[in-house]
Amino acid sequence: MVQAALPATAGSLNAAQVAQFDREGYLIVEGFFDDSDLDPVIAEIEAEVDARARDLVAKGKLSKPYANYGFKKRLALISRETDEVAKSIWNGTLCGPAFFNLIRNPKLLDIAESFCGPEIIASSVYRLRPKIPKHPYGAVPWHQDSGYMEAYCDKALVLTVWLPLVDATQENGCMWVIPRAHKTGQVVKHGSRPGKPYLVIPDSDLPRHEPVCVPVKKGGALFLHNLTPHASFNNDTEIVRWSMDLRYQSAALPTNAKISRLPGEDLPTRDEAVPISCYPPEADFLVRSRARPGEVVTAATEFQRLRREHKGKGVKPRWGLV
Ligand SMILES: O=C(O)CCC(=O)C(=O)O
Repeated sequence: MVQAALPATAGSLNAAQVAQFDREGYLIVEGFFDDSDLDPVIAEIEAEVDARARDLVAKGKLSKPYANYGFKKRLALISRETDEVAKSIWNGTLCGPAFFNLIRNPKLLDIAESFCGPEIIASSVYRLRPKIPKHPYGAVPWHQDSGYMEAYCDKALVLTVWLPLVDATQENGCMWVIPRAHKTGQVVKHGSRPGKPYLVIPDSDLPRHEPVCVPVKKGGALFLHNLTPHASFNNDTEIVRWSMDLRYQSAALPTNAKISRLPGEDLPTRDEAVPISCYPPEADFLVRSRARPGEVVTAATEFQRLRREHKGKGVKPRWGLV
């Protein structure tokens, strides 16, 4: 499984942008999303935070709902009393219609198609990240996304789209990347630490290139190669650095999406009746296809059902503790 050469242009990306992604392993595109792309997602998050805050108040775990503090500050203030709300939405549990629509945003899919081909799997791994000021979950240590995935996907492009829902700055903990490191084609050894939620590349194994800080304004997008080491550090402001990260891959790779297979695609090998995929614990789905359009998931309710009912197994442990 070897990554195909990148196209000259990709969706709305011009040749220079594709060349930058290819050479550096990352690309920032400011103004990629309109408010109409992001506002429904923010509204869905706000409704969720509101419901959870009111529930905690009713249970006596929170003094007040902090209802009038707005998207940027509300969860920061709630989290001074309890991090229950933040922790519970840190992973892929929110999957409302607006999230689903963002994942299948046609502008994103045009770029994913150019990079990953016309048969596109929306990878199960999408994350909403409320980076709370001074919260220990906030800093994400150096890693390659492939460090979290099954080794059989190491050589393929799994495109990450990282998008802030507020302006992401160095002060509030924007992303950092190590450029050009993806060119080695290697996944560096990652470790994990007891009690810590993230994998980490030990300093001694970090590629030598100088890290680059990549602030991105709301509406912008950061495209990342799965072999590009990246990290984000503390949020030293008073606001929440809200962001999402989405991933796309070719349907020719192993996937747990229940799709028919085209000639030349990987068979959905089964291990204990669980289809393998680049990231088995969560449910992939077919998000764009010309060859099997009837298998594309087009309803948010189906997306929710898939995520709810997916019986995943963990990624095979490939790294020892450091
Ligand atoms: O949003 C962050 O701070 C970290 C994101 C990240 O590590 C990722 O998208 O893989």
